[in-house]
Amino acid sequence: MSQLTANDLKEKLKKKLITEKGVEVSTASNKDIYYALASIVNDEIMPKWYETIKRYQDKNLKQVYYLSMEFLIGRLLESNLLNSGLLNIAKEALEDLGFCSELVFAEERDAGLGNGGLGRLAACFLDSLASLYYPGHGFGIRYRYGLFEQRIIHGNQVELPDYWLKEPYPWETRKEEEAFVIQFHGKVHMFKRNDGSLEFKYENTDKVLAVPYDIPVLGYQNEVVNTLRLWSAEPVAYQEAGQEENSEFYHDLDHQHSIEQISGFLYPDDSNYEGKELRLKQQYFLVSSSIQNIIRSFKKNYRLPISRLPEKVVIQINDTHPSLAVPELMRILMDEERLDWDTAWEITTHVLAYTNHTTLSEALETWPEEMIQNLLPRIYMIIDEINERFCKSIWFDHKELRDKIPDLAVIACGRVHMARLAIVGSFSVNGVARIHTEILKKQEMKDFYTLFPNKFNNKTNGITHRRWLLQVNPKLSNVISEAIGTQWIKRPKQLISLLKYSNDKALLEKFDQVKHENKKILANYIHQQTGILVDDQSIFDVQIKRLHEYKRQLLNIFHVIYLYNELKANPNQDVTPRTFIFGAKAAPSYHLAKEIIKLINTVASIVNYDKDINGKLKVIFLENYNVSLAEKIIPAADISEQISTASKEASGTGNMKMMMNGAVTLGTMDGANIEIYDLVGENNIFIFGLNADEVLDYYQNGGYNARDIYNTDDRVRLILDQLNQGEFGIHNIEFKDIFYNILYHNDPYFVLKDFEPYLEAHELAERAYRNRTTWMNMSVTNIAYSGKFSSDQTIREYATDIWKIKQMD
Ligand code: 26V
Repeated sequence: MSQLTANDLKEKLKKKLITEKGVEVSTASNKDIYYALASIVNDEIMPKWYETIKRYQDKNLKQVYYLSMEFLIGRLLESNLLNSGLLNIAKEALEDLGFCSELVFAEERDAGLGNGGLGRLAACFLDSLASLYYPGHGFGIRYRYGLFEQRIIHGNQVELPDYWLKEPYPWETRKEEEAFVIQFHGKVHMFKRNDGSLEFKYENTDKVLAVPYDIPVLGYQNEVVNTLRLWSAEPVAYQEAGQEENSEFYHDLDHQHSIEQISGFLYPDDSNYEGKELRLKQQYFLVSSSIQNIIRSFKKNYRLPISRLPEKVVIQINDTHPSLAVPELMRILMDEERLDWDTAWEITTHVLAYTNHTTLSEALETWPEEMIQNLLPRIYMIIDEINERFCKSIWFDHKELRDKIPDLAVIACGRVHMARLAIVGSFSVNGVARIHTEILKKQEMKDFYTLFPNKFNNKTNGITHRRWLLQVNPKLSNVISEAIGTQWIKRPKQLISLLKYSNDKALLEKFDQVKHENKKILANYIHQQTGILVDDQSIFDVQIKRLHEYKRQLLNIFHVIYLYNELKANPNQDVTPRTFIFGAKAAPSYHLAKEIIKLINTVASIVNYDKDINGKLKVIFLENYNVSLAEKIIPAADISEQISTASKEASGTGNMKMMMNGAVTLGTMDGANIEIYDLVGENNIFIFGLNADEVLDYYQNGGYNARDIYNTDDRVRLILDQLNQGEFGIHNIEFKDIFYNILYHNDPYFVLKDFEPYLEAHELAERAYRNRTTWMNMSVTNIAYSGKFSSDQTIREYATDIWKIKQMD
């Protein structure tokens, strides 16, 4: 940990400002201070980074590599200060110099290199790996454009490009000398060598250079610095491309542009697969550069025969996006390391492990056979052979599954099934919450489970409590530490000691005060962003996540409309004022999701300005939901809305973040909500609605009719008719699509079915909230149990059960 004092830091800052920016403190901008501070932190990091790499080498430790198309790391200055033990003195130093630390931190652009939960999970995992002394690194893509920036204009989502690299990014180091060449297209020629082995030569390939940019990943006050390596696509030097310097090819700007496009932007769809060739290129680009890198490091560091790769290397593939790792590793082992098929297969299937993050059928990746054949001819040959051998093994060794071969085959009906490829080529397949893993085993991947029962395992997600409690909620952290000491910071499960105090009125009051202060801060932010004043004594009811039908923001806004209708009918109703807060981005091509955003904003524009209801209800849609906005909202949440249609949300992680900050969950028995329920018990959570078995039963056997509810429930009919008749829209037809989706597509996500139970859950919550002691007791109980969801716990489980890696001592 750093020994610097606030005064040292001030002196360093002054020096940096002069030497790097040529300005004095008195004239420095927040941006100048941001860069100067980042540079000081980097000075601290660099020697530790070097030392960590050396120590891993000296100790010959097995390494884990996390391959992911997304790393949603957010901002790094504050978390790097925290992890290097400098945060408090930095805040002090900035204040002394007349700067507001928050404004300085806000100068950093979010690295929004992810869509949502999957990408943020990868970032939390890196934090835990480093903090627990594990040799673990991330490989990803350095997209020039991250997830789009969202603006709300007249209630509609408008997408702007996120050119986050416009200004220098102080945390990255370009390592040009460690680049690799990636080959696309071309022809493959097969030759027999003298010893009978096969040699593959490529002709006329398109070559792309993968240049790494390294970002340090700091452990929490432990001297460890791991690496997140992001690849950037560039044209190869003309000599390597086999071209003349002045050939047209090399000077063709279109060609250069098409190469740079490979790391050009992050695909903004989550859970909706679209078979775009550029996306496939991105996937192979990530996989090929990372695996080449892993093999080169293995050879250089361990000096062991390649057959011993599984002793020193394990690769986790984050969803199917990097599942070309299976044929790519086979290719390198056979074509470059000259191993035979069986030996290469043995190694591959002992190195790769696969995590599944969704059972939504529309998210399952399959690629047209010809697309892979054309773009990656050698990879296609290998996939074809994997498929042949796998199908044969079922035919001969699992006669009972012969009929199922079309559902199991890696290549079927002209498409390559990436999840099947990942399962067949990995030694471990895990789901991300207990119920999700059970659904994989019993339904989605049932036959694979029969074939490979030992591969399947569960690893419930987690979140880093360092960022999501210590960093974002310092006030709460202090109150916790005053009560139970600071050990929880290193051992988050010790938060459980808070239970001793869950009836201690004086302490509960302190927690209440902190929540209230956080709510005031958020209320200010809301005012500044939207011009709307919200009551900081009202219940802050929060739903923040990507917009998707299955996450049911629609159910939430229907409830708001219901409350509004009730208040209009009876303005003197004695209710606790409520503020409903939303944050959500919709995939740009997801029409219905965008309609729902429009609906929320339209309802907000009516409710927030209606004098009849006396400010008892406010609806806030905060635009551009991202990691930094989450950090502002989560500490202020009272109620955490986790209301997905049961069986659909694999885990959820926002549920864990809000629980850790003292919000009480109002949700369905889905994903990790179930595990939250198991811990806190029925009195400390509001559960409602259909469970997963009931939902799956309806899907399989029918029996649900949304129109029955429309016909019999006046409250529901009123809301739907208001939508249909244009009461919430300037144009009459505005929300007809939502209306039709519910009544003519039979409400595929059971919004109407769960409406009444949802109302009841809210009534219970409102009643509980009125009694401050009851509520704060619930809140503290939730915090106490939340240590279970620290990603440290999750990472320990991955490390011992799957990766078999050891902590550095
Ligand atoms: C899927 C696709 C489909 C192809 C186009 C691009 C793209 C990008 C991302 C995804 C990932 C969808 C899966 C996903 O994000 N799952 C979420 O993973 C979280 C972490 O495990 C989990 O908490 C959420 O419940 C789950 O929805």
